[in-house]
Amino acid sequence: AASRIRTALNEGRPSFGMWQMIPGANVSRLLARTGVDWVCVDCEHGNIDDGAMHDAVPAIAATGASPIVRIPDMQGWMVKRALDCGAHGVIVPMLRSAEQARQLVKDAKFPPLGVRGFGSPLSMERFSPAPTFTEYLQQANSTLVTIVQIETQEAIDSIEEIAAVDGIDVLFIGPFDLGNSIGHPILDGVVKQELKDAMAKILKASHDNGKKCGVFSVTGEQAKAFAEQGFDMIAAATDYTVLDFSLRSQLSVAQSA
Ligand code: 3PY
Repeated sequence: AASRIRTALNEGRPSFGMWQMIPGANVSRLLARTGVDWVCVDCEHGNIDDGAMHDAVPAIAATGASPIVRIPDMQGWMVKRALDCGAHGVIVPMLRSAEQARQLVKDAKFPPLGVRGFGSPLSMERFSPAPTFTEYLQQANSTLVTIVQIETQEAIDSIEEIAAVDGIDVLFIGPFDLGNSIGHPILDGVVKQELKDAMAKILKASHDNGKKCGVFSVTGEQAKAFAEQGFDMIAAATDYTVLDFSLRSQLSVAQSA
């Protein structure tokens, strides 16, 4: 099952994505048709429930971009539902240990590598070209992308062990939660040196262990800087922030009459 995110990771070029927090297939389409490699359907902090996830994933996949689902919590049944609806990858927030990373790999992979059950006759249709049922079963373990979010002090403390877990593809930094967790929150947009150092440590541990490293950002400028630092999978914008910023700036131009 070929996917744009897997191809980008294999080619070793930075891949950029959009972040969907507002439900609706048309929101998905607007984000995905920009030409990004992937769109993250955010069921953790976004206003996206199980039904909205099932609308978003096919809408994104139909544009050729890869739908990636951030599940709300590290729960096996959530991993299963995201992959059953055809997500090309799954992001687990707030990872705390290598043990949790190993459990995620089990939940995300079919036997013999894991314990994923097979339920949906539609998951393979979210790929282009669509694999057959048999091909999907044979290819899913190696093509679907498994991503853990590194955003707690506990995860930093065992970063080498987490980065070494077989089957994890990407360690993805949540800078806001990471800053909060290590006692150096991002306030008024200022990223303190301690947080920069923590992020550099995660980037290095990922690459030293043959893993990719991702990071969340909300502007193209930040995303570009992260790409230049060597990050592999980078959020470039979210629907919330872009709408908020654009609406306010349009109004302020109008009011300057
Ligand atoms: C973070 O920056 O903490 C995130 O996870 C973005 O949602």
